[in-house]
Amino acid sequence: MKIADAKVIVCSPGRNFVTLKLTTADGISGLGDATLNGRELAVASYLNDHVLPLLAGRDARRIEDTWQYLYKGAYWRRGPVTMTAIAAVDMALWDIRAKSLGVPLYELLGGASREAVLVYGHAGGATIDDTVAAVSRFLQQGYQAVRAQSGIPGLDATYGVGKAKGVYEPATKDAPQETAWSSAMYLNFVPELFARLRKEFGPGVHLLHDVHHRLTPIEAARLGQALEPYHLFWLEDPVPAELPDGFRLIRQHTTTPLAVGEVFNSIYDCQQLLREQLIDYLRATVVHAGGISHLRKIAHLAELFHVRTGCHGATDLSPVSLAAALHFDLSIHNFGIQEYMPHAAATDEVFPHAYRFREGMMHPGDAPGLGVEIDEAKAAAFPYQRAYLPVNRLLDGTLHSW
Ligand code: EZ4
Ligand code: CO
Repeated sequence: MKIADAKVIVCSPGRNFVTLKLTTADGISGLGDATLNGRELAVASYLNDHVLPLLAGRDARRIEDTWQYLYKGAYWRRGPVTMTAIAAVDMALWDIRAKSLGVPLYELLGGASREAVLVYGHAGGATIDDTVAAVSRFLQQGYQAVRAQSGIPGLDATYGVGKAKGVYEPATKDAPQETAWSSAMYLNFVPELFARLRKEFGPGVHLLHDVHHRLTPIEAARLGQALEPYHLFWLEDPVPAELPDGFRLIRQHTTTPLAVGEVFNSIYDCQQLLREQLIDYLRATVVHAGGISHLRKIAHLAELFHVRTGCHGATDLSPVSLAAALHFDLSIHNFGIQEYMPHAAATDEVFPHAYRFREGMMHPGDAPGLGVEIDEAKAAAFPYQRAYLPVNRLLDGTLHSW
């Protein structure tokens, strides 16, 4: 089972994706997602220029050894570019191994721990009324958990609220969009949104909210406390998470559950938050946190500390990542919830897949491996387009976290 061919496919069917395809000498191919939103070509270069030359002739079955070889062997450790590249190789090797045995990947990861995986959708509206309508559309589609974001009176554009109906894609072509922010306006407004949502939809629906790294710890503590009567499933990324100690302060003040970690890339980003039980859900993903091999270690560590998973799953994570996440979610014991934003129709055409959605739950399907393929001819029809995530400024022009 030697690796005979490796290539990086960059395409843009609705948005940019970087995909690694490895093929063994006996003709089994596997896919890995290597998409790092807004910095795609850096990972493509890391793979093409530095990783692929090392893979030819390696035994595709030696997944852990290859992971360690790419991680320790580079000398320079961690970071989103490196870890995304390693993740892509890792995913592709798990895909190959499961295909070679003729089983869906979750069977190699210990088998199914549940029948299907609870997912949450993204509802966003310009006003509270629009957000109520958006949540209600998700409930009609069978979702049991919905993230709610709303436009804030007095601010032009807000995270999580699309300009038109359809898929929300924050990255913009050629240059970053500039958005404006006021934590004071936001903090005064959000409790009103959730008071209304609970009144409309009752206690049965899981409601989530993403702060997107914009508050200070004491502001986040105030928000968590104000939202306690509305029983959120979680409050996501309340503060930038480079400083785990900040969560101690939030934790002292509120019982609102906290979720963090979509930008984390290794177990070292997570360990203090886990050890001190400062969070409830960990959002690290297969693609940005070193692949299935590394994410399993993170999840096992989290299990010790009563922390469950809630993997990032926005549309900038390709169908290959979504499939890998679903196999992971189905198999681990301390699964919490999976984020799910359906991809654009063009994306689904380029990446035919076996996973399915039904009544708010997803299943990776029972095709051998990850259960995702790439149609390379179709991918070639969608060339890469440079795109950037927005930047965010306070009303006086100070640069703030987006
Ligand atoms: O902004 O995936 O919870 N989901 C998120 C996403 C992120 C994008 C960044 O690439 O915060 O919408
Ligand atoms: Co988020």
